[in-house]
Amino acid sequence: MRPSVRAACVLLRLFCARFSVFCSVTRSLDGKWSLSNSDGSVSLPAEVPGCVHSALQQQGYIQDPYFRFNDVSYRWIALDNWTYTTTFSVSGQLRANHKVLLVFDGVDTAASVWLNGIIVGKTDNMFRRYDFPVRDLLKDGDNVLNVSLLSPVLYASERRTAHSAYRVPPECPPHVQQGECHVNFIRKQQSSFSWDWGPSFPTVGLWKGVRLEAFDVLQLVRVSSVPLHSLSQWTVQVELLVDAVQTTNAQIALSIPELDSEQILQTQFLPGKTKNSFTLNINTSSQVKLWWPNGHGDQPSYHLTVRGFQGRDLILNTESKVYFRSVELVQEPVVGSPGLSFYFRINGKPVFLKGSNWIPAHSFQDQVTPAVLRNLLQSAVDVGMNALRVWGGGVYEQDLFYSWCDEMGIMVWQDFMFACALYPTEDDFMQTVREEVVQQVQRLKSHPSIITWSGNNENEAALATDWFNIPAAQRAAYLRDYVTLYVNNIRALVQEEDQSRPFLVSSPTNGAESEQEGWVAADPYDPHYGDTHFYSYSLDCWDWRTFPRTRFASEYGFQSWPSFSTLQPVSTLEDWSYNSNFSSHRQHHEDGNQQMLLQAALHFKLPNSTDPLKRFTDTLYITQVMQAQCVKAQTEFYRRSRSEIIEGRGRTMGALYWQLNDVWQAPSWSSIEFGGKWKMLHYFAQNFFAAVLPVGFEDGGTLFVYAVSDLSPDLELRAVVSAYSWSDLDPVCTLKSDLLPVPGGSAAIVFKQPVAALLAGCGSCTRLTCLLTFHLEDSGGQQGPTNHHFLSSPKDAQGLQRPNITATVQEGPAGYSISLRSASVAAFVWLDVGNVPGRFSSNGFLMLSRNRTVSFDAWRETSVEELSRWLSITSLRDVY
Ligand code: BMA
Repeated sequence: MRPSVRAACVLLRLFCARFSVFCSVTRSLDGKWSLSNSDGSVSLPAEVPGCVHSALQQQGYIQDPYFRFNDVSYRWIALDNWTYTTTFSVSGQLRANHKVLLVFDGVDTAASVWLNGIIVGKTDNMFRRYDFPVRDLLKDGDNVLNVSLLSPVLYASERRTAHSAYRVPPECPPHVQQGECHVNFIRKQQSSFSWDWGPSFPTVGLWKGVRLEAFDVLQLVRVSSVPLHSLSQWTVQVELLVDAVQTTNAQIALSIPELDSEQILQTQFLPGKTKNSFTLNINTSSQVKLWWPNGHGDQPSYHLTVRGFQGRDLILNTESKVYFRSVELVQEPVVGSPGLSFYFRINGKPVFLKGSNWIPAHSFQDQVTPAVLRNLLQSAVDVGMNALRVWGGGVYEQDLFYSWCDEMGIMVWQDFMFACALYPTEDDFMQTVREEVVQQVQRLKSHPSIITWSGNNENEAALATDWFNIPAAQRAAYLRDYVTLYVNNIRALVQEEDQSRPFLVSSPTNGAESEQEGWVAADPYDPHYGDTHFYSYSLDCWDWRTFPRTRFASEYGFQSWPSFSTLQPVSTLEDWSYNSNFSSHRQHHEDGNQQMLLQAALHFKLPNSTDPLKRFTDTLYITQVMQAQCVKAQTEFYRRSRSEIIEGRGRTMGALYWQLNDVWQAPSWSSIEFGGKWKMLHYFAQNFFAAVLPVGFEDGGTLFVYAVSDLSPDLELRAVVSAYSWSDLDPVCTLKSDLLPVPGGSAAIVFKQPVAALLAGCGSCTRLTCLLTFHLEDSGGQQGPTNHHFLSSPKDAQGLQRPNITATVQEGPAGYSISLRSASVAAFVWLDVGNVPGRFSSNGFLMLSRNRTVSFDAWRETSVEELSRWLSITSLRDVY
């Protein structure tokens, strides 16, 4: 900091303390409020930020809402109206300011706000910040603030009734979801009325902070900084959203000292809330250190300071983190393929997106703690993910989420919050959406992690493939509404606010081709264009031919059940069977429980223990095995398709499986259970997202091994393929290919041999008695993980015996480790320590050695005794 600026800061502090001129005063109103329902029969203290469900639970009025069938038992909560009340006093100093605003960072959802008996405003959108001028309503002594919230369910229904001209489907969720209707009429987390992985808990509350902000001259509402790159020159677009009491002339000093860049500009802040834009040229552009996605480099940041002076007085002083990175979405003709490419170029480098889809981490957002967020994001990067899609049926996540994505190198595909529905476009709806979009883009655009905006989830597909049986004569009207909302409004606003990243109207979409076709393509799932979502539960997931050879897979997945230790706290003995009412109740996807078993039965023997509890836990296990293996197969297919065009299709540049996390303890597509425990799928992701990966598969009886590399340097790799008998821990034979070139960022064939020939040269192996393992190596040794290929379904394998794995838990300087000893080959070896939170270094593995040591990273204090007591080991042969 320059001495003159330091002196000015000291002066400002002294000045503020004595005269309160040019200084804004903030008074938080967070903390304990009181809460009551419409007829006053329930009244209790309630924490703000928070929601009614959380308050009722914290005060002991209700049990854990996630326990058993409580989502249905507690339906009444969201059918009632609720009022939050607080009483506060304010200093004379605060009231003496010219402007005093009552600020709500988030109100969920339809509310009227009363101060000292006078209404100060209304809210209708949980995704907006609201502020109301209240200076003249404040008084000496006690001030009473009430926020009266309408039942979101009744409010949504009223909005539906008011919209009588034509229907805006889907009206209600499928019966199996036990949800509420018409959520598309209100600006609220769409999945809070139920989803195919989540319960119906339509929340009510003040879900973000509340405060008073008082100032005399002006106040900075928000600062944003967006770097732009053009002709090798960086500039930083700095925007100040300022609320000024009167016209104020100021001198603005922008500076990034580390880059020797400073600029002084004259400006005038006009009365009211205005956006003021400035450009800082980076003189030393060639020295700028770039932000890279995880696996491609570091995430360095710079400090931008912004100061405003009126004469010699410092009237504004703020800072912002700046990360430099450029992003392009490349949609251009592809040689040998009809259609257009679809991939992201970060800092000029094509990057394959590896990751998953993010849903809300809890039904009650006030219970999403920093620890919960951190654990999930850390779990994502630790398995090699570089991207997450914040899905459009949830919430725009909290600031911390994006700051951590910035720091961890997680690219974010950010949807706007519209999903799986049509939406109204009448004036008041559009107006609140417009404000939501502007606020969210301004809040989020400084984050380098966000690499694209996307208007909605699956609404282009919903229209194109007619999910809602729209009569042909009315189709044009619905298309018009679609274009009005996502193109003429959301897209236009985003492009005005942010020129630094692409905007996609929907996901999935054909991108530029959808635009050509009037924004709703005939087939938004066309693999020649844009991104695709693909689900099939009945086709054999081990057969890669069933997967679309898409440009970009932004959703695909399979369900599984969470582990017993996750279910146990929300269930009782009578629930612990696959056919219990509880098991059906938690399954929100039609036929989901049946689909999992049918898919599993294609390749595995289903659990058949006569002990009901063992049979239940074994079934949970087998669904996880199935899911892990299915998503592995599909992800490996997408990764190996990055360089190829086959029959006009390919060049896949993204694999984001559905879904990363869970909102409650139930079967879903997630790889991480509610509470943070990794499913087998998440452990598998450690391998299938590895930077260098061998992928093996058969085509017409020939075994191919591809080397997939996300690394920049060109490599020379060979495949080492070994055959093992199911009945023996020593390899039967091993084959090596020649070293072959694998260019940086590519997938190349490094091994090819007919399986029959391979087996003929390998002792007494047959498809039923042997399996294959393979890895890559260069002249220095193994590169990437060891992978395997089953030559037949494990249910048909001959020679697989019960491995009788024994284990010893030890504690050493590096933490806990578990030494395993197996008598024979064991598949899908699963270690579980019940409800001791933590994670293993690997899990769900194929054990082809007598001994193996796995470490356990405990997330709370534990002991060798506790771990030994809870440790259970299950492998494929143990469940039948
Ligand atoms: C996609 C998602 C979600 C859904 C998932 C699984 O369509 O966008 O709406 O949860 O499939 O069905």
